[in-house]
Amino acid sequence: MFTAEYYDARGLLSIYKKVTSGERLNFEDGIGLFNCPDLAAVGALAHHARTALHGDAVYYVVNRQINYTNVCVNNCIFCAFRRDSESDDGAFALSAQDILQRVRAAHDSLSRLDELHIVGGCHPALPLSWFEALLRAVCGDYPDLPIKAFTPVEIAHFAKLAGISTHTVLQRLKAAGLAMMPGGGAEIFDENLRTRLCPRKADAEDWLRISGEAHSLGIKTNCTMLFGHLETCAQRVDHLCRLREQQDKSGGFACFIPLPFLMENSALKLPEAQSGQIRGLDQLRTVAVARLMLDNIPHIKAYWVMLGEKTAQTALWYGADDLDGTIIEEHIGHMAGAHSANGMTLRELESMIRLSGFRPVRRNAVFDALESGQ
Ligand code: V47
Repeated sequence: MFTAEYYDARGLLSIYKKVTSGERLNFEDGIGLFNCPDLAAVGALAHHARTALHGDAVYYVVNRQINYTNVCVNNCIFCAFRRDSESDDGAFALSAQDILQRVRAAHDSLSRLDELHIVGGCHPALPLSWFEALLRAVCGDYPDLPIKAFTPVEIAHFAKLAGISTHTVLQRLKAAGLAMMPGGGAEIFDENLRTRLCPRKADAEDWLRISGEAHSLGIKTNCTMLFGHLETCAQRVDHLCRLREQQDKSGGFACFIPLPFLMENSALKLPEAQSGQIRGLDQLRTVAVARLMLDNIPHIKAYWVMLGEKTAQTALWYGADDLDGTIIEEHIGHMAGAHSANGMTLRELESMIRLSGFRPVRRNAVFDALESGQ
């Protein structure tokens, strides 16, 4: 960390004092951090905060992602993954058998999985009973494998199709074996922008309410923010403040994942000067501001799939403490032009962490630390 004089010279003295004394930052502080040209100064504050929480640990998970379908009734303009119907080019909808086969293959090749991450589009016809049967089948075969599945957006969709409350959907999925929920679909909460980006999707209030309902049932969840598209810094800070407020109420967010918008095959087109590799510094800054603003959310993930391996490693020095996992198969980022690998071995993840100067700690879906890497 730099000296108080250094921060004073950059207009960050009061933020420096708050960070070093553990005081909460406010909305204006978040804006100040985005506006400060000295990224290293902002990063050092975030590194101080992450070190206080996690020391030199960086978490990773031996996991398998499965997207059950990309058919989706929502029509989000940033999404390159979705298709209108099963007959469209590139559309897919896996059967329960397909999914079980993929889990079995991953379990056998990795010797043990610590997270199964299942998400998909909002399919117009798959009923809640199909998802309950799927969870029961996986749990029947692998009772110790924690299943992280279904974003608040999918939960809202299942409830609408079944004509029941989201709370009941969550209760039924929990009874069928749901252990944890991923944080997708939060996008950006600002109502005006959200209406432009994803008009049909569950709105900000619903997304937060459903996360809170999950927490009240003892289901931990993650949270995300899609950034680097049409949003302003004020809308990013507002998004972080709303997550922090929800966490004050319900307490079940385990991890925040900042997701940089990837533009390939997306209907949303940005000028070249606002997109691609040149956004790396903004990505690091967003990770750092998230660590500093989200004082009540334990983990910040540098999701290597969307950030790319190099930026993800660097982000570990800008407030992030988690890299996600082995993944094996990923569609959402790669259909939007992600250049990262499709999966990573446990050894590759561990050496990525070690070469960045940190200590790898293996975890499961709910962030229980398992044995540390050698
Ligand atoms: O909800 C969609 C985003 C999310 C694009 O909770 C895009 O542990 C960038 O949420 N460019 C899905 N992003 C991924 C996600 C996630 C991933 C890994 C771990 C966890 C977790 C959650 O990806 C979507 C949306 O916000 N997304 N399109 C795009 N073109």
